[in-house]
Amino acid sequence: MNAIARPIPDDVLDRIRAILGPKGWTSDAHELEPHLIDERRNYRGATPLLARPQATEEVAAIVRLCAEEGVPIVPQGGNTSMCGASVPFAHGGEIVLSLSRMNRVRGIDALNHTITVEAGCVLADVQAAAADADRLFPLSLGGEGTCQIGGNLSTNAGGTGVLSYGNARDLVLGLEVVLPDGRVWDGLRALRKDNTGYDLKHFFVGAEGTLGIITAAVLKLFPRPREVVTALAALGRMEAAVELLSRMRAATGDMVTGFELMPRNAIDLARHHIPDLMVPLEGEFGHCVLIELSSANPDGGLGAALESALGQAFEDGLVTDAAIAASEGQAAGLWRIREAIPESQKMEGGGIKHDVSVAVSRVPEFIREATARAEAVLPGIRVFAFGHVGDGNVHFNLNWPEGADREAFLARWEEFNRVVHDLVAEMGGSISAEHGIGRLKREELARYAPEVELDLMRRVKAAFDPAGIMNPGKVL
Ligand code: FAD
Ligand code: 2HG
Ligand code: ZN
Repeated sequence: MNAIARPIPDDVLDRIRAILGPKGWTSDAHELEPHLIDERRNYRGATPLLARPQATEEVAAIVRLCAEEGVPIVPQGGNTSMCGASVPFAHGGEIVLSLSRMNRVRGIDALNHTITVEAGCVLADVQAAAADADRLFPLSLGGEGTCQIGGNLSTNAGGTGVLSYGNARDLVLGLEVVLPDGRVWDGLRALRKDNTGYDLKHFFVGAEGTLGIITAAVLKLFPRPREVVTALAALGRMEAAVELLSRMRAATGDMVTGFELMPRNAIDLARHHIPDLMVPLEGEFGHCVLIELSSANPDGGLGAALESALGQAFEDGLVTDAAIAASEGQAAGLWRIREAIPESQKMEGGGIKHDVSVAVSRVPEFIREATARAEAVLPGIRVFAFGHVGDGNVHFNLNWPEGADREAFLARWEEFNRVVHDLVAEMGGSISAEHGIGRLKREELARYAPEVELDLMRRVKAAFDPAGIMNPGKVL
């Protein structure tokens, strides 16, 4: 079903250029470069043309032409994909379509708690626009200064606020999409209730650009938190994390907006690469958690609830030390530790990553068992297992043993996929909790998804994109 990889005829490229005008495209090798290599440097592709449309009608005109001529298109947002979904293949027979110039906020309805934005809006800019209207857009993740809302929706991004606000899917009310035949679907509804048949927008959320190009979205906003309390707590043992989370939820009336697990070895690696990183915990610990509580009530009593719950946890041996941020600056410092963990792993050279989820209650069991199995296969392997424990989502990242050869280790990726993903399957979990499938996990999806699911996915793809021109070779 994928379009056949073949060179794009010059006259077709010229017609695309004519639609876009001189500022709307580039074929310059230097300008193309950042659009051809993925965030993790696993995939390098090629393209004769990067399209930069500035309006939905331009996107539609290009897609119509590409549909007629059978030219495949790779939609691209901030190109922060963790699974190679956003870059073209090396054959050079695809155009890349960047949404970057479509970055207008079309409107905010503060009383409806909605914002309507174009797909190329950078996530941090959407957050800022919401804050200017005294509202919160709660999607938050490490790449927020670069990734775009169209990319966030197309990957159904998660991040650190999911346990309270949900994934990107939960934050969208309406979409405008250019379909693979060039028609525009105007589904930009700002409604919280709408049961008029199938809910089409959810096909495009998490589709990784394989079903159409999102050009605009209506997003949900929330009251801005007036009280935010942030703390770092060292755990007596890793198992304490889920018990502590449960207690925090109960003690605060479910006001936990962040709960991130960080192992000692990942913090040590972060300190190694970022020496000025401050970690305000004393004594030895194997794991710590970053806790964030938020309330729209300025005097929600969260500080007192946190102190009391931590005090009890300390007495019960769940927690051995804790630091509560006394200012916004200190809170940012605690989040900096969390951000430094993936950052430092990239600085170290990048290993074999797994982005998995299991039931929240089984996260410690998963980490212990997966670690034991990985160590049995390769003694000395460095396991960095961290992440959104409040969502049951573990980033189970593996690095080569100290002194061993990185390339030789990376050649064993497939072998470690079996170790980790077989366990995930045994535990009824997911092999891709938040980063998506893209190219990296396409064969993994085919291996682990039930045949009925794969069949339905293929039929959906065929129904939306019969010519197979939308980001072919990704996901399926
Ligand atoms: P891209 O990488 O450009 O594209 C991603 C996919 O969406 C591709 O398949 C692309 O074809 C498609 N696409 C992009 N725009 C559109 C559009 N308008 N219409 C149709 N398809 C489109 N992810 C998480 O979920 N949680 C995290 O905590 C998290 N943390 C991260 C931290 C860092 C430091 C980095 C670099 C990345 C992180 N990510 C995380 C991964 C990534 O940021 C997200 O997947 C993000 O949502 C991708 O957005 P993007 O604009 O960069 O999309
Ligand atoms: C995070 O939670 C991101 O920080 C990146 O999803 C995870 O680098 C990773 O493995
Ligand atoms: Zn994550």
